[in-house]
Amino acid sequence: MATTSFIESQKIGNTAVLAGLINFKQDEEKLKEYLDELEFLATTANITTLKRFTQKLEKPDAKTFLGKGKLEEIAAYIKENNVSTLIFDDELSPSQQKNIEKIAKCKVLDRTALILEIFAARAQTAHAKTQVQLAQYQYLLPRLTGLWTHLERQRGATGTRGGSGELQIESDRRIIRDKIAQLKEKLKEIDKQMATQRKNRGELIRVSLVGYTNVGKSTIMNMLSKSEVFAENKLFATLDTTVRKVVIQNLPFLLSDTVGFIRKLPTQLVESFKSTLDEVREADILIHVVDISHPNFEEHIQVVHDTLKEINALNKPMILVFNKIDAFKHVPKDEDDLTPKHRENYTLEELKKSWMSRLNSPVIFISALHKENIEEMRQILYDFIKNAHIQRYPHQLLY
Ligand SMILES: Nc1nc2c(ncn2[C@@H]2O[C@H](COP(=O)(O)OP(=O)(O)OP(=O)(O)O)[C@@H](O)[C@H]2O)c(=O)[nH]1
Ligand SMILES: [Mg+2]
Repeated sequence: MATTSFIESQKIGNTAVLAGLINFKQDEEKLKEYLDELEFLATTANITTLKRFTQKLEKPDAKTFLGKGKLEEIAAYIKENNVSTLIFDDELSPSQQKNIEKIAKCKVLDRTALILEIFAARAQTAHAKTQVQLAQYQYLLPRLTGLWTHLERQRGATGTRGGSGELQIESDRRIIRDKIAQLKEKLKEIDKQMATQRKNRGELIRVSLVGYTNVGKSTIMNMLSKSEVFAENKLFATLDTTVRKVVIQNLPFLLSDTVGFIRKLPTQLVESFKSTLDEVREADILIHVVDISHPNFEEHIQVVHDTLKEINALNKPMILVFNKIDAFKHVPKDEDDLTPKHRENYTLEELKKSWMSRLNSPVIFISALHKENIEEMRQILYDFIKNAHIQRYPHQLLY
């Protein structure tokens, strides 16, 4: 079996049902938000979601993740509606995936596989493609047995299993291990070239836009640098790092825009995107962009914080930019309503005050789309860069 067929066999059809668990870690409302995001991921992969199934379970079933009865209910729906894919919000173990496929009789994906699929479809440059391939093969390696059984069933083979099948898996594993080693070598080469490129850029302060996916990083990059980086209302529009020279009031600096983060970003991806994220790791200043119109923006801030920590990029001056204020909806609360206030019950002014007092760094509220408060953002950026410049290159005259 050629290695490409593994990747090809991962291709997904175009209708899906989603599944997730309700327990002490995530209540019904939280799960709804997570499944909203999963549906957005599916849409980004051109998959239409037909229905969601949820189950209350303290912890996932070791063998089948959901309970047997629930899975049979899902299987019946899948059969009746000719659904091609069943997508889980959580990561499934290789054996869970295999057991679920047996019952659901369709392709089963977990969140990780779906994200990998999107990255694979979106990768444009050789660099991004190599990184995604590495992550895909690493994801695939422990899952070969399950996949083989799946393919075998598709072929309609029955009596051919046995020694030859097991041998086949062993040789497939070897092929994949070799492929992983080759891709790592290739990435090392690319890393070296990129490090040299970075060194040759001269004495300029480096600023990186970071944030959850789809918050408006590329839109801000385009606005500040007057360039045309691909931006659209889909998750992971950007996979590579773009660096532009920008000048604010005679002060030149380098601005980079890179891949967005997401809840439970697969570890394989974080690892293999190490060199794409080097730009963030080596930046002097971070601009953390947040979509304040998103119901989950506070959790997004936490995810970005955790991911930055994971890649060793947290200890830097950071400017927090709350974007999309035009889309923020304030819902005033009745005076006699004594339930705790929700995010949407606060006005933008109140939210701004509360974040300013919580953090030690500047907080700016903007709309990149409607160009609101952009001058304020440029001024704060200018002050930060000037400070960093004086500290880093004290011998250089700025004016
Ligand atoms: N309403 C509103 N939409 C915005 C604003 N800024 C950006 N957008 C939209 O948000 C969507 C995502 O913007 P991008 O700039 O691609 O976001 P990103 O953070 O680069 O996303 P990824 O590269 O996918 O991680 C696009 O449809 C933008 O037009 C804003 O201030 N208000
Ligand atoms: Mg982008």
